[in-house]
Amino acid sequence: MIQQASQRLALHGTDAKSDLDDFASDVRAGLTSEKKRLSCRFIYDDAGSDIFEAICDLPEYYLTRAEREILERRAQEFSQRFDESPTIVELGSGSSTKTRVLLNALSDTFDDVHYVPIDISTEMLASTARDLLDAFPKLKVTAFAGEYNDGLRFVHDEIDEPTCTLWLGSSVGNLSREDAIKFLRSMRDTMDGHDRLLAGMDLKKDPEVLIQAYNDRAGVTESFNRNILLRINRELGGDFDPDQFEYKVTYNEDLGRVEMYQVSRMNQNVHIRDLDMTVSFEEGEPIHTENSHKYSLEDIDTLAAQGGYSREVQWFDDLDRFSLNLFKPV
Ligand code: AVJ
Repeated sequence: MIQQASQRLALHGTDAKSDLDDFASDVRAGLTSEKKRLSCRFIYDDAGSDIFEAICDLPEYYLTRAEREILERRAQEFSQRFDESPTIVELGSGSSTKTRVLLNALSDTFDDVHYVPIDISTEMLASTARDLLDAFPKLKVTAFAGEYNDGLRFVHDEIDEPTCTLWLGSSVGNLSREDAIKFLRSMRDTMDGHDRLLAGMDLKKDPEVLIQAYNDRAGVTESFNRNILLRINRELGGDFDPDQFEYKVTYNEDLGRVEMYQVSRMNQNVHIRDLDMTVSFEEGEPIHTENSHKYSLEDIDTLAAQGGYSREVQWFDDLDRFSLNLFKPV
């Protein structure tokens, strides 16, 4: 018998208070440091998550389309690699649009499908879960609202079945190589031998193409990036005037990454009430707000090895812009 959608859903999460504390201490540390910086994970509140969905449809932002092409072509092959239905854990699930392709293939192959989306935006998590449950009658969803680490701990403690963790969209690219290795290792430590990691990783290419992907003509990425300043205003009582900052994108050849900045257009002071602090900016002074690392095939294998994985399969889109990698813990 098929159960009603509401009976197939469980929602868990960390409390919003600890998220706000994390945000506050990151802002304090980042804006008092010699080179000002903010962590891009804080761009994704409910508003930021909505803008990111719009980025995925931009003509310049090829990543989402390339990855979806791979998923569509390989979903069946993916499902057939498993003897029993793997519980699909997803880091930063967002609207789960691409994941539907896999859930569809798994539903064709297995009797039960269990999906564990982890995302910081509770709003998007809840509405996406409802849509998925309506679309997939065999699906069970255990959603977790919170940071990756808390979500993975929850999975480790509460989920007994074999898992395949999805880390799509080249989200790993937000992390420095060091942090990526650390995170991959900590995830590996929660995995059993039959668990898998399916990671989307964007490939190195012409820097012009990369810069345009992060500096679209319609200015959507710019407003996504600016959301972190607006969020400081909303949640910490800041008085950033976003018009007094200019969005800037460069490609750092040495580190193989796109770098994003908000550059002060003038000498100015910004006051952040809840942190009881005043930040002074000089004209032309940047806040480093985001990185997006790009990988060669060699980079991918090195990162995997350093993280404690071996590569089982690697798939590309037709134009070789993007890779999807199935890793197994070693
Ligand atoms: C979600 C980290 C994969 O780096 O391409 C897109 C975020 N930032 N445009 C990326 C992003 C600006 C995105 N990731």
